[in-house]
Amino acid sequence: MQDAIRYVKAAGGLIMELMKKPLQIQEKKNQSDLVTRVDMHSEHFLRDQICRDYPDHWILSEETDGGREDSHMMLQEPRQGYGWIIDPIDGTINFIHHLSHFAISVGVMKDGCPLIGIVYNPVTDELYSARKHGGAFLNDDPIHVGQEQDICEALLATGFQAKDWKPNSVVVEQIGRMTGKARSVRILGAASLDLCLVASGGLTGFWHDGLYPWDVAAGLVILQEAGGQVTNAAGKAFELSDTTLVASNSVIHEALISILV
Ligand code: 2AM
Ligand code: CA
Ligand code: CA
Ligand code: CA
Repeated sequence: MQDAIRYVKAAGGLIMELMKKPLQIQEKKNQSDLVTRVDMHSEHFLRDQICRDYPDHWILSEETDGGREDSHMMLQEPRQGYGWIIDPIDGTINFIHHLSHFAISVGVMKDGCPLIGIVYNPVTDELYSARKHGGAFLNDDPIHVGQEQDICEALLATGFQAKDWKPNSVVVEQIGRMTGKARSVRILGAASLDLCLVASGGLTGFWHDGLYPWDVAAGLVILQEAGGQVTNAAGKAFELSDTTLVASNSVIHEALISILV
């Protein structure tokens, strides 16, 4: 846990330095699917640290493994032993626009189950962390999900996949269905931080389609340790190979799913 925190904080320092120079933005699949030289540097830095200190652990990371068509299926056969799941910058579009809402997300897995989660926003110096059965923290303070009892009191978030960026997408319809039922819906642009915000009570719930393991591996542990619930659209415990994720403070979970599906 302490090593993971050290690597993530150092990567955050690197990002803050590299941000001062041109970002060298490149398109991946389309104009909303972007990567910068800073994403690449952050990823290489994290991979190098882990390879040096833990040479027998496996690593899955967005900019190295994300090109594969089957990348969201990669964890369908759980990998044994210890492994690291890395998003070197979650919220790249925010990062490119100097909108201070992005994070480094690092999850540690053991025999197919998430064990440790670290999500760090280097601009605000907010570090969310959790270890299975050890509670969840924002910097040194314990965090807990919000107390909202009814969907009408819920502040929710969701997000677009890059490939989903078109007017009649499913998520636009879902937001429409939430109108008048939930208090409001936000699109903040960094899934790892959305999960941490549900964990610390700033959001009551979050749903998203088409996420990848590196978007959520760390946030899952943090949210579960903070008393939240994370499932797929059928209400079954979320697996990293699932395409739809529904997260909440637990209390509103059923109501949230019933409006979404
Ligand atoms: P990213 O910034 O690391 O790409 C936005 O709703 C969330 O979805 C972010 O966490 C973003 O992660 C992720 N996301 C959006 N489009 C994506 C894509 N094409 N591939 C991978 N992740 C994506
Ligand atoms: Ca990306
Ligand atoms: Ca991401
Ligand atoms: Ca990313």
